[in-house]
Amino acid sequence: MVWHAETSELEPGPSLRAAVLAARVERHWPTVLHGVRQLYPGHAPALAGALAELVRTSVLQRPAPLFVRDLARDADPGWFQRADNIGYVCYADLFAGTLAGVAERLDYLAELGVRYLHLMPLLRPRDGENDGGYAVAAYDEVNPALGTMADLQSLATALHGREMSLCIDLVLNHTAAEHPWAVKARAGDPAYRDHYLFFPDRTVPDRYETTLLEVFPTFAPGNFTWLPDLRQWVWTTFHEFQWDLNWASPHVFQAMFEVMLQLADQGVDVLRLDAAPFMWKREGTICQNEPEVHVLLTTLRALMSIAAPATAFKAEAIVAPEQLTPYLGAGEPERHECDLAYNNQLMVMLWSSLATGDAKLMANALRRIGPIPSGAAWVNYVRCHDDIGWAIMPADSQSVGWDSFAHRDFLLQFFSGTFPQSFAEGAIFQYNPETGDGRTSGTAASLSGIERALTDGDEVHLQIACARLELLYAVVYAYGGVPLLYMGDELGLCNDAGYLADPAKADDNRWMHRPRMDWAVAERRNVQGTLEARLFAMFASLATDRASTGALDASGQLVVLQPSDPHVLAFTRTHPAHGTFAMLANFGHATTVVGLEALLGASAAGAQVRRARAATVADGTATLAPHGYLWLTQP
Ligand code: OTU
Repeated sequence: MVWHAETSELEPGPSLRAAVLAARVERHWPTVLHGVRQLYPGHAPALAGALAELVRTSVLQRPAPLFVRDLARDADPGWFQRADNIGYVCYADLFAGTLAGVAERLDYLAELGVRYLHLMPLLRPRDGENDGGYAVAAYDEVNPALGTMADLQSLATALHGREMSLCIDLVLNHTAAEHPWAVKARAGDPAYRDHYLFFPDRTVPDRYETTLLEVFPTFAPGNFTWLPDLRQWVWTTFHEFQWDLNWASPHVFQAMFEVMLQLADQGVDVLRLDAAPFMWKREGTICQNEPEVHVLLTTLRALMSIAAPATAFKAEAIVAPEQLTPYLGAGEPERHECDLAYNNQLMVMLWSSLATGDAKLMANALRRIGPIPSGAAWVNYVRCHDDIGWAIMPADSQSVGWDSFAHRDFLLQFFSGTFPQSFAEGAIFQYNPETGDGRTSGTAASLSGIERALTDGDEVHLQIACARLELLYAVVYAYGGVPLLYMGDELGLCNDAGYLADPAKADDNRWMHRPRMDWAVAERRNVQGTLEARLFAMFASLATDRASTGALDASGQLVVLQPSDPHVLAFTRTHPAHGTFAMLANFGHATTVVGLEALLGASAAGAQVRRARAATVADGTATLAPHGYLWLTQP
């Protein structure tokens, strides 16, 4: 390695690269071989040979700064777990027009303490309706409306220069019907036919349909689409223009790994693996979370750990907790699978508790989530670009004596604003009259009452609504994992009905909570007394407080406590080097008093208030007003 001391640039030479390759192969290749043999028994030698060549060239040719980044992260695999790793999620176009525009807004993100930027789908989608970019027509091109691959690379470099990392979506489960693989398969090219799942008649699809669920029952009923030109059915879990890939084909595996390598070489730090649970199909099941999905992900992870270890995997698996933790490698034996995964349960429970004022259901549900490997972490969030699916597990609702269907229905009515006394302004997404199930759309501000208060010009209610939003985010910024701030929440952006004017979006009300950033509104963060200034300052201080609280490193241990008052959520985070942290959050509508020793044990005596809203500690007792919370630290 040559070191240019004056620029501090490092130039890894070929012998260093070869030595690093050898060390990583020794460590990870057995996992690759095991996976390939299990998944593709008839093709293992050929596929393993091709993959070996890919990782070898990749290590030898990886851009020097990224090769150095790989070494640094190999030495510090917990880089994404640090307390100061705070995420921000946005659409490049809605936030800043283009990728180059995003690069110009990094100061804004820095004000919010952001260290991790997730840009929503940005690879070239099909024309017209494209499910918010989740129907990809080219994995090797950036959406021309946003820029080019070169722009993506410069953005990654700019982010790295500010110690920020870049996360982008990789849609693994399906491509657009217009993707070249699909076009060739449709034209009968034998090399591509096995990339997708075709059926000559309804016999097999009908057998699968007896156990499959429907993700989009209103705008894309069923899981198969008839292709009149081919006289065949094709598997389409989501929209009819999103064709499921056939991961049972070794060619799909290899092609998608090549896509991963190419994105990693642009400087992408985290790949959000969209719809991961659906990657393997098996008759008689719901075709989600099949064991092969975990073998696929573990094998891809091992390959990336050789070729581009600086790149982390984030699982997008919105499934029940028992099915979810294996994506983070939990189980016997523990595996290195995905590094990060969405904590959907926490998100659902936060909204449920806000509506009911009860925290017991949330505590029971969170306590039931099994442990995850210490090297992995949740990403915690209040809102994302998708709807909220009311995943209330029967075991959890029974634990508090509630009926799970009735509670889900209550949440649906409450957040659509139809339930009497509701403060929320949301909408129902994908109501299925056959099952009675529905999901909820709406921005965090609209769902927590800010929109209603603004419409009514009700300052008192506005204060309460802001306190609700703060409570949810204060939990997310303190809970075990990496917190994500969804664009616009820092300014209280409300639902945006603009999507209705666009025929490619109008039937999908998830667009109501994907507003465009209004930079004139954002400017008001600097005008004292405005809603924007109040919220923005709150988010900035949450970030500062979190970043300086070492015990919030995601590798620490999380314990959800059982306070005597069921309206209070309480948990501790213990880190061997940074001490203990505790949070108490009052979801109830009355002031409550909690004895700290009974809750936290003898160590409560030395507890310091790190952050508080509408809460105080005196003589070993915490007093929390409605929506009040405390962050406590103990050395
Ligand atoms: C994801 O969501 C994306 O987040 C959505 O925006 C896309 O529409 C979809 O994939 C298709 O690409 O069902 O309702 O367990 O829940 O993949 C959203 C994972 C979804 C699924 C999830 C999916």
